[in-house]
Amino acid sequence: MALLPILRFPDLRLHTKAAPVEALDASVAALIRDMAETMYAAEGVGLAATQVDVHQRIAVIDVSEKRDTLQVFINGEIVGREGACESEEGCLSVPGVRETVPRAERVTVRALNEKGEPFELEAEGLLAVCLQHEFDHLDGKVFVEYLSRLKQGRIKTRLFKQAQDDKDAKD
Ligand code: GNR
Ligand code: NI
Repeated sequence: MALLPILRFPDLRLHTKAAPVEALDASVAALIRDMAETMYAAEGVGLAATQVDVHQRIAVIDVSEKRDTLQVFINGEIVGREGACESEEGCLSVPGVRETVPRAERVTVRALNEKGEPFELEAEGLLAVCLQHEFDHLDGKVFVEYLSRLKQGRIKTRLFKQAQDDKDAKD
């Protein structure tokens, strides 16, 4: 088991589009375990492989109160969207930022589970929002891209400075 480093916006690698998983081998199983461990350690409700610099279509989510219900989505896609809502979101790749973005209220998702079995899921509430947020990551999209250019610029500047300060503190 290992904690994986999480890429931070505006790291350009966050804009990589993930490729489908071809074979569910031992390395994919190990990656899923490490992603889950990383998500729980960071107290996130979801994590996409893109965020740990692995560009395969894998996301892990746990929206349960007790943090004991891991959901794994391999090669997941949204096949239906209904309604619209305003969703206040944060992201482990954009620390310290919470902003409201537009989302569908309900989604239908098709994916494979960790055993490679296909399933379909209808979601609403936090799970629906989280699925849209994670699948955006896998398409190379970070939630701040829904904001105005002005807001994105301010966030970029702030996180860029933060990264410089973190680097200076290490030297
Ligand atoms: O931990 C997270 N919380 C969250 C809150 C509202 C909407 C989406 C999310 S996902 C985020 C973890 C993360 O960055 N996943 O990519
Ligand atoms: Ni995120």
